[in-house]
Amino acid sequence: MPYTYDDQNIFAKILRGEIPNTTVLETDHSLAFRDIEPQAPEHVLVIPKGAYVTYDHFANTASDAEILDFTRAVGKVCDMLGVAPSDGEGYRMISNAGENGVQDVPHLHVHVLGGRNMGRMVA
Ligand code: D5M
Repeated sequence: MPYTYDDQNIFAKILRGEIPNTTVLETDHSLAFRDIEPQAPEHVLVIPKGAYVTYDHFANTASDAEILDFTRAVGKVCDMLGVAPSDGEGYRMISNAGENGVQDVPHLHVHVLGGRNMGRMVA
């Protein structure tokens, strides 16, 4: 079934500047901002600016430029937060997709969480 993108989702509104956000990084094709309900001392969401619902949707249909930009943006955010294991204490990166993934906002987002031990993943 093809993806249908709902342009009224909250991250689409953030991208259009209709609601505020705490921006950490903006690039040509990506935006990173602080999660409004942080689950860790550092909790940043990285999203592509394009209309993609999930990671697989993005990875299978986005341009090489978008994918490169997004991948680098996630890496840059890890550096900026100081959570990369090379100079910090590590992080968890997750992206929830669809019903079983319990995705609330239907615009691709990667959660970058750090600043505490995240515990063993249970599911
Ligand atoms: O999680 C969606 C995540 O998006 C959840 O951690 C809260 C966050 N959220 C929701 N609204 C906002 C706004 N306005 N700013 C910042 N963060 C927000 P998931 O279950 O992965 O879809």
